[in-house]
Amino acid sequence: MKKSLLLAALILAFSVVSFAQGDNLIIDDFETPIIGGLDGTIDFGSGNGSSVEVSSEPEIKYSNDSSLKVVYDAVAGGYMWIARGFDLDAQNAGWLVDPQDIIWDDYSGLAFYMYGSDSKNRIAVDVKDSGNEVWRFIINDDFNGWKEVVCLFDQFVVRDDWQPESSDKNSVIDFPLKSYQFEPLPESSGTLYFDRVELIKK
Ligand SMILES: [Ca+2]
Ligand SMILES: [Ca+2]
Repeated sequence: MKKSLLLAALILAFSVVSFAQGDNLIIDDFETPIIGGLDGTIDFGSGNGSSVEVSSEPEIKYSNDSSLKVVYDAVAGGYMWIARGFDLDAQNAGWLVDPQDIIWDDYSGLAFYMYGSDSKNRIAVDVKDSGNEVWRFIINDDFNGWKEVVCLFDQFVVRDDWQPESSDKNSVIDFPLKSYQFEPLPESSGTLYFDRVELIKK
């Protein structure tokens, strides 16, 4: 009896270990209400004539009960951002995991699920590093429905069009990262959905 219990415990332990290995880390799933403003759960905005609206989407979703819906109109010369993470103006926009608790050396990139509409529009995916330097990876909406989009850290380039005043501008992607953001690029308009953001295990 004791032997079989021990064996069961061992099998369980090994299966937990093997499950953990090669496993991505889910940092966001858009399951909580999407609220703007300083007390909000998402940091978003636009300028120079562009506009963006964000909401929680219960029907078109990839995982669990909801996704993030983004309705955008990016005009020439305009800009926008839709950000989640830490050290943003919105105080409750944090991920499911604190960046300080992540072993960043274990992960090679950021991935998320996007519901495309084959609009051929381009979307910038930015991350802000621990020195407030903003890095960019550009993706294309060239598919229909849900697809996993993978953005490897070594393929991000430092933004040369804009950096926060507090950016260390050292051209090194310093971990832990603090936030990520999406920016549909001008000139384009449409609707996108995002779900389940994760870090890619090396
Ligand atoms: Ca979700
Ligand atoms: Ca840096």
